[in-house]
Amino acid sequence: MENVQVNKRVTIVIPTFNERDNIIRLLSLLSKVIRASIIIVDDNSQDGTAEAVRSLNSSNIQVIVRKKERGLGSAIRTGIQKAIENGTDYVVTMDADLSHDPIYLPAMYEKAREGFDLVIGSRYIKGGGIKNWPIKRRIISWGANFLVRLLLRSPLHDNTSNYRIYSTRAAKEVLKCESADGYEFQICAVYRVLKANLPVAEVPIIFKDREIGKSKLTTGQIYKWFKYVISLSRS
Ligand SMILES: Nc1nc2c(ncn2[C@@H]2O[C@H](COP(=O)(O)OP(=O)(O)OP(=O)(O)O)[C@@H](O)[C@H]2O)c(=O)[nH]1
Ligand SMILES: [Mg+2]
Repeated sequence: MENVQVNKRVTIVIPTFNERDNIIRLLSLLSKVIRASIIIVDDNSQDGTAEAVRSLNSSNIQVIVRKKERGLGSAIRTGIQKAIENGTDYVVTMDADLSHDPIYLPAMYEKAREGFDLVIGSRYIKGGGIKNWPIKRRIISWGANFLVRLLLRSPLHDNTSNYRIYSTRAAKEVLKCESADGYEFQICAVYRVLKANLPVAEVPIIFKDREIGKSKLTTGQIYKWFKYVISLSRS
């Protein structure tokens, strides 16, 4: 595929926790699709994730290792903060586990350039979908989106996807999600962007289940997520 020519500064933030094999493959795929700066926020993975990325010696890849903190949301905030400090125009967030295929980035970037401050790679609009997810995960994800649409009145169909592009002003809004340290960060970010009346859009993606490595989504996190959405709907 053609390397999309971006005339704006794009930074891709990827949170990692024990994703050594996945991240190396993802970085190789990304380099074929888009020219961007990349920030990996690794929570001191014991499988050598950070070392493997550093050994690539790529000038456009920055690795931040957090020794004391843990959490998907706080890792993304750390990456977004750094991207803004570096003077980026757009921030992409995506998972390291190859569930988010880089081939969708050009279409998502085009949407962002049209003026949408938050563009979501969406499984739940026409053309989108999920490959190889067990029924239990499908039900959790569907239920989560049903709740967010109902309780927070979100017009988005996929509120839980971490495959996103934020404009700088949307990125600054989501940094206000200071206490959303886990998976609830995605919901807080949607809530903040909608509250700021920034335009949002969805682009269809086919999400693939991870083939390598373990899921970090625990039952405790699902429970914390649920409590968070209820409290947000009452605020
Ligand atoms: N830095 C950091 N990254 C995390 C943490 N938890 C998850 N991640 C990363 O966030 C992304 C999403 O996590 P996953 O475990 O894939 O969550 P999921 O996609 O809901 O679950 P799967 O079904 O396993 O794919 C991956 O890139 C993880 O490595 C964390 O505590 N810290
Ligand atoms: Mg995953």
